[in-house]
Amino acid sequence: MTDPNHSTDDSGIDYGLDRRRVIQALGAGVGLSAFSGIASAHGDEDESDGRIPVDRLQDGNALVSDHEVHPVYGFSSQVAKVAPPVEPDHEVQALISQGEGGAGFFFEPTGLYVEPGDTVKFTMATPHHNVVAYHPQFGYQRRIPRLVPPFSGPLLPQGGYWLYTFEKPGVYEMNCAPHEIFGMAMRIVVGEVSGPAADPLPDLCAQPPGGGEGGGEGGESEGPSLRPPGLTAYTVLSDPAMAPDRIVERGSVSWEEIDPQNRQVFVQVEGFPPCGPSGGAEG
Ligand SMILES: [Cu+2]
Repeated sequence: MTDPNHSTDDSGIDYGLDRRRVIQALGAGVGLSAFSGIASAHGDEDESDGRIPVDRLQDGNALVSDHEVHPVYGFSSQVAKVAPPVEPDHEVQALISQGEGGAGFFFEPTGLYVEPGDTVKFTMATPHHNVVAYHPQFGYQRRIPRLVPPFSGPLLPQGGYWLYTFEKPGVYEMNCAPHEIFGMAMRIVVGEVSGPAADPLPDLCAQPPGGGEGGGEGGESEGPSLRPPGLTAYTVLSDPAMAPDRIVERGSVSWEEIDPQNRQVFVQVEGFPPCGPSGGAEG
């Protein structure tokens, strides 16, 4: 049996840059533990556009993660009025919609082309979202370029935002952890269609359902127990509208371009709340 805790050999990660940045940050007296930058709005707003420069945050109620876009943790702000440490090149909205089939959770655009070195701003237009890379150390099959570390952002409140700078060329797939299985996943092509996510997702119908055993065609070190994007995230990322070449061609792909069949929510909650005669849990 494969132990999932030991199946994700990723020794190729380049942590050198991270260490340097950690040292820089510590030297500047900025703790890397999340949300160390407690800042004040106290009328200390930027003279030009009403935004507070991140380097002027000192105390108060505006929470940010750091004063730079970190290569693993990005940059988080819990409020929109904090000016980002670098001007983003692109914006993606984290959205919730109410449709016929219940709530829809999605990134808009869902497919995006950027140049290497571009910074993307993920705006939390609705509450309770984050951004997580499909990386083996998170238990996923790798769907980002090799040597890119397992990057992610924290859960953010409505009005917050998260920045990430995409340095290495290739195809990146990411999800919002709370809403992945409802389809909240996206694909960003950085410069060129290359890397593990340039290939289609595995054909789930060609493998025994729920089995991981024997399915590791994509390389031993990634581990056959690692899972592909879950449920609606799988069908969204497999939709023809989201093909990496098409994203390059169009520049961006809207959630609306994805076949409604592939945006449907597969999760059906039954038996909750457990109020019936046979429904109560023991205890
Ligand atoms: Cu979400």
